[in-house]
Amino acid sequence: MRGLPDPRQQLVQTFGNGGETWVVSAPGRVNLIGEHIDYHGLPVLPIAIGRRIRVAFRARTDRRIRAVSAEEYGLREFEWTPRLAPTAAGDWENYLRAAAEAVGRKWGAGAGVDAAVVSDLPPAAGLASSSALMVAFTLGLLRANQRRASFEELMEILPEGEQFVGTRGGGMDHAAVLASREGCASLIEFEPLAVRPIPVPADWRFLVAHSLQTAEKSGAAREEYNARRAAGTAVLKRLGFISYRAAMEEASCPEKLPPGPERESFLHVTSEAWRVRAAVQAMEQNDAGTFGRLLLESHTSLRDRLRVSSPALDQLVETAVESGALGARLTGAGLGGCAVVFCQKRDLAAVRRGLIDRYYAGHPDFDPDRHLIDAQPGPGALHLA
Ligand code: NG1
Repeated sequence: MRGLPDPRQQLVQTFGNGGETWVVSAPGRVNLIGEHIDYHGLPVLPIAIGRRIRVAFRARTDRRIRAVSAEEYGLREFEWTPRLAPTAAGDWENYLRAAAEAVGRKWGAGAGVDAAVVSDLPPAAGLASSSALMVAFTLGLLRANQRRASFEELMEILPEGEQFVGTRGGGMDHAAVLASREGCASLIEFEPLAVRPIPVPADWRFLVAHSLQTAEKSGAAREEYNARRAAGTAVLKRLGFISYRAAMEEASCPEKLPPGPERESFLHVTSEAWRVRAAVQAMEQNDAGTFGRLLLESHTSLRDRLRVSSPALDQLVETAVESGALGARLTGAGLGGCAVVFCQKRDLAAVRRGLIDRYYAGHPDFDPDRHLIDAQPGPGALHLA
């Protein structure tokens, strides 16, 4: 991982010298298994990674929020009023507004900030860069207003708050970005909310491999994501269950359902939840073979049942396995973005090489620093210095 620059320098360069400055860091995350089920209240198993967003903050005496990021994003500013509306779709200011609106709804709008953002987390890649930005900005606004919030309070406002940009995720990203522990995967449960650290065996390695096709969350992929969520909820209702947990406790088989997308959606969600349970067990027992198999089964289900893969992601998964990986699957919402690749430490170099030679060859845009990332389990924002 290349070193991240100090955001304090950019803060001073952009806004001049000023009062007390502090830095908040929030890592990206990669979901190991449990895809498209967090929004149905079912447990998922992500890790926070070493790549992160760092934001330097300074409190202001008025309600202005000013923030600067890398050149392509630029400077944004707005007034922190009690009811904020989104700005142009796809603009990064929406994540700043989402954080301010989330904090404002619970505690009231407060003092504004000057902020500078630096990041080595590639955007739109299934690594939750948007959630990391929102988490970092929320923590910064709270600190500027001398407010302490518990993990539970943050989880009350953050997933809901991201709906501001059009996606109502299930809370996996915010929980992983906030509460992960170094060296552990996070088994995140939602009913009730809990994060259980599961130690990752020392010789297990994960790579995040970009398909080189981005899934812009603020664009068409958003509709697809929201449609998957709606279909999953509709089928549950049709079967008369109050939750997927209830459906699973009855070990229900959807015989009543006619073949079609609703049935497939139900089968994806319930089978993926079983795979998460089995994957936790495999991790606890250091059973790499079973863990890898479960990742591959998850990918097949996402491809065939939920239809959120892409030919590029399928090829990436196939190439990873041919190169010596024990398992691989699309990670995040899909329809582009990344795959997570799992292998033993001794095979890591060969898997990397294989992906570069067989998948990335002939792609002049390929940049190993952005597109083929070593993802070892790191701490979340609440546990980072
Ligand atoms: P990505 O695509 O990594 O942002 C999204 C959701 C998650 C989860 C996954 C699919 C947001 C912020 N995140 O992740 O909550 O539902 O898709 O498993 O919407």
